[in-house]
Amino acid sequence: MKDITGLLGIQYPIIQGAMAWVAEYHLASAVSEGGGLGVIASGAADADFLRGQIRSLRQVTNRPFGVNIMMMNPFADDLMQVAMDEKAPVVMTGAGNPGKYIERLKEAGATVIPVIASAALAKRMERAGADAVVAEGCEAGGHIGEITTMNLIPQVADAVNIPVIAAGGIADGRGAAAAFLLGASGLQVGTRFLCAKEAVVAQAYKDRVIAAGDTDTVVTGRSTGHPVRVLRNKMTREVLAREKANITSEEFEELMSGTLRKAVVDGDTDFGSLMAGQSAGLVKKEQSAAEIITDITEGMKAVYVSLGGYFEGGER
Ligand code: TUI
Repeated sequence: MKDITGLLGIQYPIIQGAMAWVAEYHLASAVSEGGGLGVIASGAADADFLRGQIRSLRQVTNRPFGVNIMMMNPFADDLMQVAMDEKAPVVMTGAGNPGKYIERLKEAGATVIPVIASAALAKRMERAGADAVVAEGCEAGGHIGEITTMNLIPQVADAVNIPVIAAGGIADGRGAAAAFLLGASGLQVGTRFLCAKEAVVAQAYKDRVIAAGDTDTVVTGRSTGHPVRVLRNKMTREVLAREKANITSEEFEELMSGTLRKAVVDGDTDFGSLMAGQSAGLVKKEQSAAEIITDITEGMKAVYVSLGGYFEGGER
């Protein structure tokens, strides 16, 4: 197993998923203070937003943190420049190929960790100089690839020599232990941190995640090539019906525009995009980020102890 805590200067191998609108400096600083890696999401935001978030985070913690830049963001160039100017210790990316930025980010001193959803892109990222990859299975919330975490992690781990961080469907110690058994050196958790006390998210959205069961997520946007996993609601019923009726990409974009803000800021659980992973069914209550980290690490330890019993013929 490769050492992710040493690479990132953190206590526990737990990285907070970058959730647009949700993962602001309040949540990111709480995760970093709890011994994991907090990550500021920039989503569709601009350079001024990211600069402000980095500076605010630094007022409340001296711990390492990451910023995530979504490659579909039209301001991606400017956001990369802000990450370098502000000397963000870790730069992560999602929803695309950040290859052209990696050399410059490395020169600026950043640890670079692209989020990928295939072994092929993981290999390209390693060749381009990435320090690690997050391999995100399609159980995750938000924009997803095609492969499940169970299958993606071992195949990415076989394909590259850099550390692999598992994501998608991990919300407790059992999932965390499984990630390591599949060949990961760390894990990224999104959905459970959405329900952290420090996450500034409309209570109605958190309550829907906490109430969700195993089959309560659906994937919108498959017809347009941009699949996004969200909790089922009135909006998804309408969108999925219109996708079946061959809606155009433009009509789809118009229908979805502003819906994530509606969920996170306005708490509109009927017509907002309640992005969440399949692990929503495992999230039972609102807890502090530090409590979530302790629960995951203690749960992992319990799995390890029970496996030890199995191999050593002890009690199980
Ligand atoms: O990026 C994510 N999750 C996200 S981004 C996001 S913001 C958004 N909002 C509305 C609609 C669409 C996006 C919400 N959730 N996760 C990381 C991730 N990256 N998952 C999958 C990928 C991915 C997919 C294809 C990465 C690269 C890729 O292909 C790149 C290429 O060019 O080969």
